[in-house]
Amino acid sequence: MAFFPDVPKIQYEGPDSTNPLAYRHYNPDELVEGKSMKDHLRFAVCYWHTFRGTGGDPFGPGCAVRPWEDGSDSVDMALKRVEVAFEFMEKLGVPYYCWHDRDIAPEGANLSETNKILDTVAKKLKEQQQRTGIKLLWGTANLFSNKRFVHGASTSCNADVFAYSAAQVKKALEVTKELGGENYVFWGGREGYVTLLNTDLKRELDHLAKFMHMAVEYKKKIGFTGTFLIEPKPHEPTAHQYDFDCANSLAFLRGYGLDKEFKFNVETNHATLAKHTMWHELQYASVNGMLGSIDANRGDLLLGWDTDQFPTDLYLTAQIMYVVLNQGGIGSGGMNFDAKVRRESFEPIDLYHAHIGGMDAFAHGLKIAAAMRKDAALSGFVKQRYASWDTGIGADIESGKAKFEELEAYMLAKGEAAPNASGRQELLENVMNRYLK
Ligand code: XUL
Ligand code: CO
Repeated sequence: MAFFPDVPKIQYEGPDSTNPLAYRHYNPDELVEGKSMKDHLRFAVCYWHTFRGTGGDPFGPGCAVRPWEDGSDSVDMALKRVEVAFEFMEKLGVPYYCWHDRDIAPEGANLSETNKILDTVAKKLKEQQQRTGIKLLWGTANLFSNKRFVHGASTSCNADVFAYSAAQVKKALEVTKELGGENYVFWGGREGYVTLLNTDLKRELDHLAKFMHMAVEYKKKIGFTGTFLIEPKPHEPTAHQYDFDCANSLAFLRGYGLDKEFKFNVETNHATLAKHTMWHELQYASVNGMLGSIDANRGDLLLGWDTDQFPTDLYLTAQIMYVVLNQGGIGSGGMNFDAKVRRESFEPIDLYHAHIGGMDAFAHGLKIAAAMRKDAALSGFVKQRYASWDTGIGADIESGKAKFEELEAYMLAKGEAAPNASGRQELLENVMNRYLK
């Protein structure tokens, strides 16, 4: 059955195409730096926004037109939705998708029933994966929607909720493994707090770490070889999310001896909510060997919440791909469109326009980033800016040869530090703009 009868398989038609259902830049087999675009970008569609989003907001219910939905959260509907999802993704030509357990399958009357339902839907997902060749980039557990998680999951004040969360993650890990998932994501959900008047912060952080250690132990036990990813976010739903940003999350992981077991899934709108640029967050993760995957979206610079819009800004996508290319690729991660169409864009075709635009913006950004790297106009400047560290006193400091005494003697002899050179920010911005074509 065709759920998108008017949509053909989306093809690459080149930059001059005006066909709204064609790629202008994403040409999966085209080589960039000797690797195909498909392998550089590893695009994924997210199940939650794309197949479960209704467009609801705090001011009104969803108004998305989804002719295949029957308005229920039944198992039959979940099974039918699998067909919708795979037709959508096949026509788009994406190699991956991602889910939370509760996106793909509803809860039953108790945990045992819930797990059985998940197995039933997972069986169908597996069949569709085999039919289409579309793979699972990552799975995750929804530990935030059900009211049992009102005070958090592993950081709940209620030990039973910790136990329920453990059981749920255990099952989600098993299903992720069964479906060949290449990563598993931990986004904090309600792991955080609103007021210290009712919160034992130390105890909650200890519990969060204990939970992560248990997950690592179980991962090894069942032989799941995918990468564990933490997805930092500073606020929303709680005022103080425990995985605030990459630096804060790395400190947490190191403090509890978990840093070798995790990487980060960095999301643009989370970076900007933390008052960072995405470039900063990616670079921070990358230089620490922690950049594992990307949730590709963007926020609205005029709004202070997580709007999860599709990425269209070439300046942003070029910066993202610049970091990815500079670290030699995204590894087992990918570009997951954790993004939703606007409430006003309520027709099924809008889902295609959104993904095509996002994929083209990233493919275009990839080409721009490769051109920036080829000329080394930017990296060459940075290297030159730090040249004083390559020889002489700079090299002695970096190698540990020079201590305070040597540095004092050096400076007493020299009298003054050499005048600094201009940072040339405006020039470099002009250089970057030369590549944006
Ligand atoms: C929430 C968010 C999540 C994670 C997966 O802001 O980004 O959808 O990506 O739990
Ligand atoms: Co996300």
